[in-house]
Amino acid sequence: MRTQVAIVGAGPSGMLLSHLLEREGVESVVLEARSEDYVASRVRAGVLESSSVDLLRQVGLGDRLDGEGLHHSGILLHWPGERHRIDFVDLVGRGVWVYGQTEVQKDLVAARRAAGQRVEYEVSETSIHDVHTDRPFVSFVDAGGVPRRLEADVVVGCDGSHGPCRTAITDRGAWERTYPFAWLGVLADVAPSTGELIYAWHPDGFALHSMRSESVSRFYLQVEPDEDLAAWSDNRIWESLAARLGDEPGGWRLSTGAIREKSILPMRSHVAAPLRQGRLFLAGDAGHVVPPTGAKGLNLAIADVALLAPALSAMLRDGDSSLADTYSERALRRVWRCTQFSWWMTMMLHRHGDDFDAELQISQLRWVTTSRAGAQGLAENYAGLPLEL
Ligand code: FAS
Ligand code: PHB
Repeated sequence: MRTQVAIVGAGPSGMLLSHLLEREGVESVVLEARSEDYVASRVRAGVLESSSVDLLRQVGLGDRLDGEGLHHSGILLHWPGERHRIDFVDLVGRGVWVYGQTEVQKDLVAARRAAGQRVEYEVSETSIHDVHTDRPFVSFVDAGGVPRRLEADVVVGCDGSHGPCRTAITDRGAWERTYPFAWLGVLADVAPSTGELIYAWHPDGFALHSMRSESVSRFYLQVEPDEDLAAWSDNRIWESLAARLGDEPGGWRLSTGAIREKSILPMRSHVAAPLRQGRLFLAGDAGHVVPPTGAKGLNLAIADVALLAPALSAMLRDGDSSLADTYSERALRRVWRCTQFSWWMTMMLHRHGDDFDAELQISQLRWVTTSRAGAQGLAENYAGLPLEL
């Protein structure tokens, strides 16, 4: 097999990259370890920044988003006895969209299928070769058990945080922060009890009330990093969410319903640099992972490929490698900005340390919700920065 760009990974970064490359007249083949249904069914991100929505609309992927996405002009920050709104539109002139990653993936798969994009699902033994030459290739075993070789001009690792491409970059640095807590994620068939996301600080731990539609809610609870999911009955989940989100007689009430899915999400920050070595490039979670508190993971993946697609087309179509040569530096500028913001939101809202830490957090929450300057800082980062900083 031969193509111009071999893309490892058919998640949002890999599928969006193939879409953007084709618009620039560059051909690609996508290799994916899991089945199409498995990739499409993974419950992950829920919030799209303005710049992500603008891009998806510009490249013909905004129809369902415009029809089914929920525009939010702000979020709520809550701690015992207090609930304050951060009005993004008032503060920075733009909001965000609640539109699940599963929906983005569906739109990408439909668009790529309509374009006749070649995606090899359920491959195994993927390995990257000769990235220091101008004829790199990927060896793999296809779904039928046949060993294959995909030759390309360029290989892009869109293979997430556990794929083989990151480690194929031999001369690399890595920054890692593992947090002393995890998230218990819950998907429930119940109408959201709030019109906007509620981020809650509580002595028992952080909680987040998000949603997927008018009839499906998405929740997260801070738990121990080695939490046993079996210790969380539905009742215990609802009781903890109610306590942490401020459900009280005569006040705000949390509606409960059937829990469809629950899982434990580890919390860590990871940045790999550089995001390029020879003819191998990294995009999305293959290059960086952020704690989901700042709703940045999916948006960073979109921003990476928005920078990478024109760089690769200039290199492969026009013989101009200037954008490809600066891709890593330009992408990492935004990666570190989002990494810092995700760390900042995480450390402000999760219980960690001692009572001194708790007082610092409450003071920080008071400042962010009463000072316009403080609120603008949060709003600017959460609602999203330009695709290129
Ligand atoms: P992905 O991980 O989505 O896709 C990588 C693909 O590469 C996968 O399909 C994988 O099967 C494939 N792959 C891996 N190894 C391979 C190999 N050897 N050969 C071929 N294919 C291979 N972000 C948020 O903003 N909010 C959230 O709530 C949130 N929740 C998350 C929950 C979980 C459990 C995880 C893991 C992430 C979550 N994220 C969240 C972050 C998430 O949205 C990522 O940022 C996003 O999926 C990144 O997209 P990709 O870079 O395409 O990586
Ligand atoms: C989600 O809806 O899955 C979601 C929303 C905001 C976050 C993280 C996850 O910060």
